[in-house]
Amino acid sequence: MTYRNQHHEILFHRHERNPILTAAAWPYPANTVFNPGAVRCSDGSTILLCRVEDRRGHSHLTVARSADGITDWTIDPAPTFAPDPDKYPEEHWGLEDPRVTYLEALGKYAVVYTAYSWGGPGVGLALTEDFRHFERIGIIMPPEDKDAALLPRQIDGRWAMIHRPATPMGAHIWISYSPDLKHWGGHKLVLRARQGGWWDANKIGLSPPLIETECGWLMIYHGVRVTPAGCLYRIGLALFDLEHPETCLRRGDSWIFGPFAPYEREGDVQNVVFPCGYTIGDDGDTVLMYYGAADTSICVATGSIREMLDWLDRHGRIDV
Ligand code: BMA
Repeated sequence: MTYRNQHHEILFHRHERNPILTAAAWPYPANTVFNPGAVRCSDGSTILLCRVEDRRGHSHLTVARSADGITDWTIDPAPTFAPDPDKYPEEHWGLEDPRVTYLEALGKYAVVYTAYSWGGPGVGLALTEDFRHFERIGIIMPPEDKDAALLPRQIDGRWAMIHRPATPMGAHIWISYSPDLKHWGGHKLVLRARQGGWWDANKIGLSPPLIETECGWLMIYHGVRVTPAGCLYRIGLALFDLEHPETCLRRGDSWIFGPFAPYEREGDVQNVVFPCGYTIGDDGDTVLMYYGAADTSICVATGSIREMLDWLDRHGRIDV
């Protein structure tokens, strides 16, 4: 496409093999696969916890493993973490959009997902050590709330979670704290959706879990622009204080990544890029950002933490 001005910095580079996973690769019937959480294992291999939508329209989560994080995926032969609405009615219409954080203090991964209940989407939490067995903590934020992820360590002795409740005033990003991962409080609004013509007006949400850097917690978030032709899901950056993560230090004005490639523009839901996970390379800087494209396939783009921080330094401003 040559008609589009490209005089902006490119912070994320699409992999030439995109999409790296589609429903065609699935070992059992699936409509679409998208919005995966991601983990880098100690042996350097990658686990993606993929959202799989079946032909009822309900989603579950399935593990795909790869040595290089790009090719040769081994996909679990059946749903890995499936809704169980008889026991857990809050999972009535499925499990969606997992974000995974390793909690070193517990030696466990926290999987925070959208539980689609009869009352709307809420935030669910499960713990796992091996991505085979999952211990459900249950719903930790009632509907309507989603786009949630835990911070990897406690802040002042409390676990912290970023999430996105929706209210008649819009859908903004909040932080909440917990002594035990079960009881949550200390709720604070941390990032507001802008208004009017902004790319991130009225509705924003956390994308993958925060990235801990020496300058602060780096947030990759999505903004939703409503147009007569449908929504545009794009990605922007913000930075939060390391010890006071409710304090936003900088926020970029422009989006940094948006639907452009044909596989992001066409699909079940057109014009969507929706990252839920990343892995960080051995250099401690290279980010492989895994995202759902058009609610249809799984893609990856490469970026650099240093470049994102540098961009925020130059283009970000203190959020008001
Ligand atoms: C959001 C979430 C995502 C989805 C996106 C675009 O609200 O539900 O799962 O990818 O919409 O449809």
